[in-house]
Amino acid sequence: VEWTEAERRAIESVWEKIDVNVIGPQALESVLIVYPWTQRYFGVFGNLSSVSAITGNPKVAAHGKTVLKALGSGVKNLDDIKSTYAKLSELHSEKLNVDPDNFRLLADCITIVISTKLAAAFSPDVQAAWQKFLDVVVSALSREYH
Ligand code: HNI
Repeated sequence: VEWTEAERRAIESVWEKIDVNVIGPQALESVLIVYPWTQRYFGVFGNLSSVSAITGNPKVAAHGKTVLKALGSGVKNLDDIKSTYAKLSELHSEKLNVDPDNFRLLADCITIVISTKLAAAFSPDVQAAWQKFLDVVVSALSREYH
């Protein structure tokens, strides 16, 4: 994958503006609410039976932070995204058995939450670079599925 200087700056600018401890929980809550079949992977997280149960569940919040922190590794390794996510791809495929279609759903929820947070700063150019970044991450996460 090739990045222009403008794309690199746009992706970094998004990352600088967000707090992973806020955006992570909101994005994971969103995917669990809007696409309820994603709940099936989180049986060990306890009660996910309603919107308020999901938004009040501390395990969801903690895991949302973990996921967004992992996204930060991609931001810092734009030229090496495939190998950055190789181990995580293997884990989601072989141990967690997560259907890789769900990566796209979570990526879209991350974008929605970020666009709400950034408002006008999420310009069309910034959005395009950000979504390209997430596409590359989703593709890297899907690579170890055989
Ligand atoms: Ni995901 C665990 C990163 C999408 C279900 N996931 C992790 C961990 C990281 C992570 C990091 C912790 C790994 C470890 O313990 O070594 N997950 C990511 C990233 C994305 C993603 C970067 C996409 C952007 N995961 C998803 C999706 C689902 C998912 C879409 C299901 C719908 N992940 C899980 C589950 C676990 C998990 C389940 C184990 C959770 C636990 O604590 O038991």
